[in-house]
Amino acid sequence: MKTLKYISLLLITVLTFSSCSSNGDDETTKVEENPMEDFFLLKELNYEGHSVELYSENKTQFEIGYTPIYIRIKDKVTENYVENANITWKPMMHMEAMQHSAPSSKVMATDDPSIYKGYIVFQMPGNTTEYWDITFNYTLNGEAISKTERIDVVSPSDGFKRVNTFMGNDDTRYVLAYVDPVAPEVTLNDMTAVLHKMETMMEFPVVENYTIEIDPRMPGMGNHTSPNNEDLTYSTQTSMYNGKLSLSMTGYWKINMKLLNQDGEVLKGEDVTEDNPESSLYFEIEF
Ligand SMILES: [Cu+2]
Repeated sequence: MKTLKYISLLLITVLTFSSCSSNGDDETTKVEENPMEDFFLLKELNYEGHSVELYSENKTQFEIGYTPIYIRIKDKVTENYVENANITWKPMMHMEAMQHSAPSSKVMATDDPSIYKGYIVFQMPGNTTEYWDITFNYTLNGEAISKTERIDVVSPSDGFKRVNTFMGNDDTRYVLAYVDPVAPEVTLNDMTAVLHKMETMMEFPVVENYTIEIDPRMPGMGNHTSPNNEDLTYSTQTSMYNGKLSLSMTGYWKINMKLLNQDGEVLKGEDVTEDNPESSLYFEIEF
């Protein structure tokens, strides 16, 4: 019985193939450019009639810290990628004692209207008993859809600090995450960071018009610094903080920071001095 089924399946396959090749002369091979070719598929969520694809530009898994995510929704019936999907999302960490969300941006279409992009700042990794999920809301063929999917969030393999979650002197909890440079060089690098505050367990709005002072140091080389660094200031265009990070040589750097509010009051971080080699607020890089 089983063999018969198998043979008939094989026969169908052969027939399909031969019928394809018979009119092969009329068809030109369609080489479709895949705009996500150089990206990593982090996760593919399969549903009836459609799928949701989550991509990263340079990571193979979800890591703590600033995480840009590219999204495509495939209509399995038409084989098309969906435009105007009005995507919103909500990350959630399910901890043993409580649940909390994370800083996240809006999800916007990129230059390609079928490719959407946003970011999430995961503050902590999941473990065996605590995990993250993301709820996606979108519209497909006029229908409102909501799906929640569990994801694995891990610590980066290099163990470096690229996200700081801390209480400021104003009794507000902040999340400060490293964005750029992704590939640091021995030069004056454009540096970017994102700053959110934890208004509630679920709401993490962007903090505007603060200042992030930076003091990069090489602890392995007498804690020397570098010239011409520029503190990070807020950009209303990108809702991020931009400055200049001077790296005078390759190796391990600790980017010491101080967070100042609009009145110039220090909310977190200390000056690096002879007696104090590092700030309590910092990022780490090595290149
Ligand atoms: Cu948590």
